[in-house]
Amino acid sequence: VHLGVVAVGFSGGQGKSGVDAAPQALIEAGLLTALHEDLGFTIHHDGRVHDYTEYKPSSDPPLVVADAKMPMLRPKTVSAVTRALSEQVYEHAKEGRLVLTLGGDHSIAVGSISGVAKAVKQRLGKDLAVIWVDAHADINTPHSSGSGNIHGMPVAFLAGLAKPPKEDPSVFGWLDQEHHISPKKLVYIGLRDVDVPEKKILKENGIKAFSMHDVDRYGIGKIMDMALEYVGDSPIHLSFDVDALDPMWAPSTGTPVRGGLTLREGDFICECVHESGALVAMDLVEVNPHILDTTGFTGLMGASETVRAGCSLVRCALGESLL
Ligand code: DIR
Ligand code: MN
Ligand code: MN
Ligand code: MN
Repeated sequence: VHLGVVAVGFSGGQGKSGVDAAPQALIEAGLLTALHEDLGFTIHHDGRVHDYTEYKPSSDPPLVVADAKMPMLRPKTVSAVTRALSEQVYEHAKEGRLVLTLGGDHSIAVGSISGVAKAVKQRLGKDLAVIWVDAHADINTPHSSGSGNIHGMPVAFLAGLAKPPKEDPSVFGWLDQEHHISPKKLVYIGLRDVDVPEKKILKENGIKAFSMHDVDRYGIGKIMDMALEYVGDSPIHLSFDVDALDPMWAPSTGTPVRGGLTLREGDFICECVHESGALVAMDLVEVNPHILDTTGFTGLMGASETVRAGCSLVRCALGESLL
C-alpha cells in the first residue's frame, strides 16, 4: 500500500512552542521505518519537515472581528500554512495514497482534511467522514472563541460553520465547496473539555459526539461500533489529537485534560478504524516534545512517553496490532 507522509512543524494555531518539533521526534523514534519495514508500506515522503516559512506573511497582527470576544491570532499565517498543506495532501490523496499528516498543532487539520475531502470527492464521488478524537471539540468560530487560538477552530471552518471573517476575507478565503466536510459526516470521540458556545454549536448542528461520559457508560468497544455505523460506507479521515489520551499516557501536550482515554483505548479506536477498511487519511497532532509537564514525569520522560504513544496510535491505525 502507498502511504503519503506530510510532516508539518507548525505551532501557530496556539501559543506554545515545541509542538513544531513533533514530526522530527516521531520520525526519529522510528515511526516511518516501522511503517515501511514492519507494515510494508511504500512511503512517499519528501524527507522534509515543513514549517512553510516561505508562505508566512511578514506581518500578521491579531485580527479583530466584530462582536468577537477575542481577536484571531496569527490568522494570515495559519491560513497560508494550511493552504499549502492542503495542496500537498491533495497531491498524495489524488494518487489514491493513504495520507499521514504529522503535526503540529490541530489547526493543520484545516489543510489535511480539506485536501483529502477534495480528492475523495473527485476520485470516488463520495463525501469524506471525519472521526475527530480529542479532549476538545475544536469547533469554535472566530466569534465564539475565548482564546483566539485557531487550533480551537478548525472544525468550524472545515464544516462551513465559520466563514472567512469579513474584516479580512483572505483568511481561509481559499477554502471552497470541494474542501468542505458535512457536519453530518463528523463524529467526535473522547470529548471532556468543550466550551459553552461549542456545546451550542454541536447541538444546533446535530453533530454526533461521544464524550468520555459515553466511553465510561458504553465501553470503547460499543462506542466504536456506534461510531463506525454512523459513518456508514464513507471514506474516513481520522484526526487524532494526542490530548484525547489521559495525561498519564500523553503528558507532553499543550492543553492536557485529566480523565481521558487510556493508551489502550486510543490504540483500540485506531485498530477499529483500520479494520473498517475505510481509512483514507490520518492526522496525529499536538504532541509537544518540549513541554514541561506537571504530571510527575520529568519533562524529558513525559516527552518521550508522549512520542511513543503517538507512534503507537499511528501504527495501530495503519494495521499493526491485528493478527
Ligand atoms: C479551547 C481550547 N476550546 C480554545 N482548545 C484546545 O482555545 O478554543 N484545542 N485546546 O485543542
Ligand atoms: Mn484538537
Ligand atoms: Mn485537544
Ligand atoms: Mn489542543
